Order: sequence, then structure tokens, then C-alpha cells
Amino acid sequence: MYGYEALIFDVDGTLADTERDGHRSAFNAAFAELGLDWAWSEDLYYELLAVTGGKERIRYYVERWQPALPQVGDLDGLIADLHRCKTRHFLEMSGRGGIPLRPGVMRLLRHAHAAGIRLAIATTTTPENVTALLEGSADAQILSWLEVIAAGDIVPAKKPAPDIYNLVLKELALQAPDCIAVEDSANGVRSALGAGLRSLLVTVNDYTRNEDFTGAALVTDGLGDPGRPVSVLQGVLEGSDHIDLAALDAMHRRAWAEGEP
Ligand code: XBP
Ligand code: MG
Repeated sequence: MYGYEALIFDVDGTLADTERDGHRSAFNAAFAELGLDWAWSEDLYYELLAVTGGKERIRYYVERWQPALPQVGDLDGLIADLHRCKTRHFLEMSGRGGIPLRPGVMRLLRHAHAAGIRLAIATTTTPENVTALLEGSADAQILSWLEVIAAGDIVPAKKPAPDIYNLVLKELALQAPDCIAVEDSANGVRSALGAGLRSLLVTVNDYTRNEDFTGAALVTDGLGDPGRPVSVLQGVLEGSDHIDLAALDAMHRRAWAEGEP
């Protein structure tokens, strides 16, 4: 029926707008709880998003904005404590449904599952965050549809390294031409392309809209819905005015046809 067998979704920024009011708020709550006068504004957090992984992001912040801190002892321990605290805050927020899925996500997941398209997650975030987000904001049965949830520290190198997508392909026992990746950020694009996933949809958000998506097959402002057409920022949208299984099939065929000698 379709020329692809699996959809591989990123989480933060793709399934839901988790960063500005989710993760950023959780980081700030952790800083306050541990007695630090750090506060990540929306603008500062935009700069910090250049680094994926919450622990890595804290370390980047310390190195750039709190250079005197490492002299006061166990920095690794402090980062670990802060991140555990931050994750607890994020789980409380997302687990109670505080972070809704983006428009079209439930529709696309349901239709893909019904059509026998295999589903997987490739994310930098902590695995528990994925479970809490989907249980809190969607049909918890989605978790049973996801064959693979590859998340966080399960790989040695986080996005933009390709490790997490290579792991998902291995776990699915599929090749890159069998799959479509859905991302939101330049780091995610580089990770997917690095794993050979040419068939790559990017649904931008406020934080990522102006990033470089060179190599992505299609860039839109979201998945849209029937009666809620998407804006196309890069590439060609065929077969529909929003992202559905047929539009993804047209994108997939074009992505792999263009690459042929
Ligand atoms: C986004 C990330 C994550 C989150 C924070 O992941 O880089 O680090 O910002 O989550 P993706 P953690 O876009 O790949 O879903 O603090 O758990 O890392
Ligand atoms: Mg993302």
C-alpha cells in the first residue's frame, strides 16, 4: 500500500511542544529547589537548546555562564542531582496532562497503526519523559503501538550523532529506505540524515523555525489536520494539504527517487 514500513518520531518539539513551558520550567524548578539562583529565560533556553540532553545542557550552561562553579567541588554530582530533580518536575507536569500533543499527532499515529505502519521513537530525552507524556496527554494505548522507544542515555552519543536512529533501525530490523523520520530541529535532522534516513519530515516550532534543515525532504509548520492545512517551508507537499499517510508516501517516494543515480 505505501512505500514505507515504519514511522520514527522524535519527541520534544515534534510530538509535543515540550521545551519552553515543559523542560525549561522543570529546569528552573530544580535550580530553585537546590538553592541555585539560576533562571533560564526563554531566550537563554533557545541558546541552550543547541546542546541536546538535559545533563549535557546543564554542563554547557555552567561552562559558559557559571565558569567559577567547577571550583566548588563535585560538578558531576551536582549535575546529576539537578537533572534527577528536573526530571521529577517534568514527570509531574507531563504525567498530569500538562503538555498536550501537537495537532495531528494522535490522528497520524492512529491512522498509521490502523494501516499496519510500524511505529518507533528516537529521542534524546529521558525515557520516563516519553511514557509520562503519552500517558498524560494521549491515549496510553499508544505506548503499546510503539515497537521501539530509543531514548536518552541508551546510546553513547546523543543527537546530532546518528546513534539513536541507527539503534531504532537495528531494533526494527529495517533499512533506512523502509522508514520515514519525523523531527523538529536541525540537531534531529543531522542525526536522522547521519543514519541514512533521507525520507525526513520536519515540523518546526517557535524555537526551531529558523534553523537549517538542509537535506530534509519536507519542512512544514506542523502536521495539520483535515480543514487545517499546513504551510510548506521547504520541499514539496503532494496528495494532501496536511500531513497524512498518503502525503508521507509521496514525500518518501520523491526522497528516494531523487537520490537514485
Ligand atoms: C530534546 C532534548 C532533551 C530535552 C530535555 O530531545 O534534547 O534533552 O530537551 O530532556 P528530542 P532531558 O528533541 O530528541 O526529543 O532533560 O531528559 O534530556
Ligand atoms: Mg526534538
